Amino acid sequence: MILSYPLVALLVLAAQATKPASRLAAAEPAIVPRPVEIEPGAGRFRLGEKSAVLVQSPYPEAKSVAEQLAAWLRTRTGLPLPVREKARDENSAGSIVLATAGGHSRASDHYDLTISERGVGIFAAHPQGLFYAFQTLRQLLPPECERTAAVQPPNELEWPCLRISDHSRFLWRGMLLDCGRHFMDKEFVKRTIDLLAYHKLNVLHWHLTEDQGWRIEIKKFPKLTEVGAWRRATRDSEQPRDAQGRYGGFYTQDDIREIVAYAKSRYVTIVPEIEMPGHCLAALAAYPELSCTGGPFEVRTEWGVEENVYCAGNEKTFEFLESVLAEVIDLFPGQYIHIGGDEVPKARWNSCPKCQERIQAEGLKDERELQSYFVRRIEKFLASRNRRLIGWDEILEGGLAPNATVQSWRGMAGAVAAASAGHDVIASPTSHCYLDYPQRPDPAAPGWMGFIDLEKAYSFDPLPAALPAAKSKHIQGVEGNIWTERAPQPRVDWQVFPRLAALAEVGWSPASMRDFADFSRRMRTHYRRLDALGVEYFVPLPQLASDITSFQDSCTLEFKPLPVDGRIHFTLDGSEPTAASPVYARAIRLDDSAEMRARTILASGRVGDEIRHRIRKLRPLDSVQLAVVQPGLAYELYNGSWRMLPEFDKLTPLRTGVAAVPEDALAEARSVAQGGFALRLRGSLSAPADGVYTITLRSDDGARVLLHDEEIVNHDGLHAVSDRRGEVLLRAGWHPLTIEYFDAGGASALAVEIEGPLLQRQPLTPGMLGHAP
Ligand code: TNX
Repeated sequence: MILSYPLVALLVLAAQATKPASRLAAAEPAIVPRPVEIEPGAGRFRLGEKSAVLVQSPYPEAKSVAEQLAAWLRTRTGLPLPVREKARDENSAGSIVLATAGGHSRASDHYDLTISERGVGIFAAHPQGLFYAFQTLRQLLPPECERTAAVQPPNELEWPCLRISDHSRFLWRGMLLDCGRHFMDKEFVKRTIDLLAYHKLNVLHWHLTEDQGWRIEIKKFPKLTEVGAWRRATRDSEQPRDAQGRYGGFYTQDDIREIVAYAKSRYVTIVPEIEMPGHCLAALAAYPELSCTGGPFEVRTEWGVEENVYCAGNEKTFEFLESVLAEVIDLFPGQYIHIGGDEVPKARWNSCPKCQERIQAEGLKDERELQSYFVRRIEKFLASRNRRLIGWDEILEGGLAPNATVQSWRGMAGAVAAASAGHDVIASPTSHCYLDYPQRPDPAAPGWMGFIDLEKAYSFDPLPAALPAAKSKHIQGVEGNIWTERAPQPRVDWQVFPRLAALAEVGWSPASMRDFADFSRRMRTHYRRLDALGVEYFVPLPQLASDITSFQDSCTLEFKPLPVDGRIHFTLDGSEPTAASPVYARAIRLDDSAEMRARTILASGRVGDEIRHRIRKLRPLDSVQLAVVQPGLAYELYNGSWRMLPEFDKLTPLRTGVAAVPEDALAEARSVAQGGFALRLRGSLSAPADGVYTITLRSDDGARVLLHDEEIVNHDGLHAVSDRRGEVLLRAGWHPLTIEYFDAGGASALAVEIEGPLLQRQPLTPGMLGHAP
């Protein structure tokens, strides 16, 4: 049945013509995520004493959204703003009207918002759309309105007249919150839900069980939380602790019901994750009989992958998990239950008689198929309760359960494979969606973590190019994951924001409207909203306008404009930049070598991380006389594990040799060393003529190049393959050369190129290198 909505229809119909969004870019309000269509109007609308929030909808939730909107506005304006059902033919001038029509064929998150001088009209197919219009209305007001304290004065707010028509690109727009590694309190989880909803995200993937903690009360198995929710505190930050020095916590079933209801009213579905068959040591500490060895175990205190997993040969395991899942299903009304399935070492199953018996009895090929058997069995159980299973991309190994949804994290290959086979997919590759990864190169981060800055996160497209168009419907959406090994609750904001705003736009806005420059423009305003909301986002770093690292006579250093309201404080004398250090205002002239140290300090007083940039005044380096020169460089190879380049002089080499070029030494090291290793190459470099030479160093983990003991290029602790350049002024002849390198496992790369007088850019050749025998 199509109902008639006089005011809304008037407002909406009047604005059918649409203009291309790009032409409006300059005037476009700073809404994040960017709406599909915005048409600016003339004039403004102001609420008054007589304004009401009128509802016209068969959905009871429409009234709840209206109440939320009215309550929000009341605290900001002090106006009465009663919420009422709109009478037929009622004159709604001066009010806000929320209306839905059941016959409307739009998506449930679609909304049409029209602001005219006569009032605000919101029209949607479903209350979810009304809720999103409410979020957009918030962002059309000054950012300071996001402060919860009443805005007084003025006690009147104004909106610009415009029309917005908006809906999501993907159905699933989520964030994983890992409460397994660190328990997070109930209020924090609710605040997270608010922040998701504010960004029009609609899934909280709640990671509730881990090796390091079991966080959900299960009535049938009380030891899960009596034992499994607490671990021996081993880090200073693990506070508070109980009398036995334990750290942790859990959610009671009442807590969970409260949080689920809270999420529901904000159109956020909670997808609980109960990890199996791995990442379950906390459960095994409580019930060791569910393991292959029988234990005993303690709740894991280290990070990383745990070998002890649920025994797949023991019927008790399945009885246990089905009982746990039955309680989980009762608590979480959403259709999906996440069962993890990632990182399951097979060592225990290999040597477990029960698991081997299961492999025999079920005619399985190996332990990978045993994992697949495990997941299929659980899927059947969930299906019998009308729930759908979702798991990490490892559940593809050994054959995928028939109706499973796959969450792809190890790149997008799993996404392509699963979608091609007709399975639904959630995209959250480590390359763009891992909110636990640093936002800048960070030597303190584990070597396998790349860094993901805002632009990188923003550049993500959940639809892989390799996927045939006909299969793209299987890509349900995108999720940002905040794993918390390095992010206890107080650090979560810093890791999550602003990148979550970028991922929200990835999930919501049409691909054709994505534009990082425009996003950055809107973010300048959005950062102020986040400030007002008390979100302690990662403070944007100062960025130099050029990557100049050396000069001959003098040079100038310039910073790009900050993307946020704040100041750059800097020093050039080696001291730490503080609020008392000079504020950057104009290009800085350098006449001598210096180290630029700088940081952003926000208008709010929040302090950003420091950046350092060394810049050298080139002085000609005299060549040295060598009595006897043999081709190649002498190298020493060391075994060990480092995060940064080691102090080579304090180490004993595993072996020494001569390499024609650095790449040869790396190849040799790779074939000999077990795990991490370090290399030092020493000898001389021949410069064919006087002049400035540019050395380019491509590396991973860490490396540097020195000439005459002076560091020319530093690529230490970057943990991602990239190039670094440095210049040096050389006289013709031989120059003592040192190349240092270390590898922390994973990718390894070491390539040195040179460019200068008489030399086109090229890799170091054997002819340029020599060493004393
Ligand atoms: C891998 S992503 C994991 C998590 C870790 C994360 C750290 C996934 C399915 N497993 O257990 O917390 O890396 O980045």
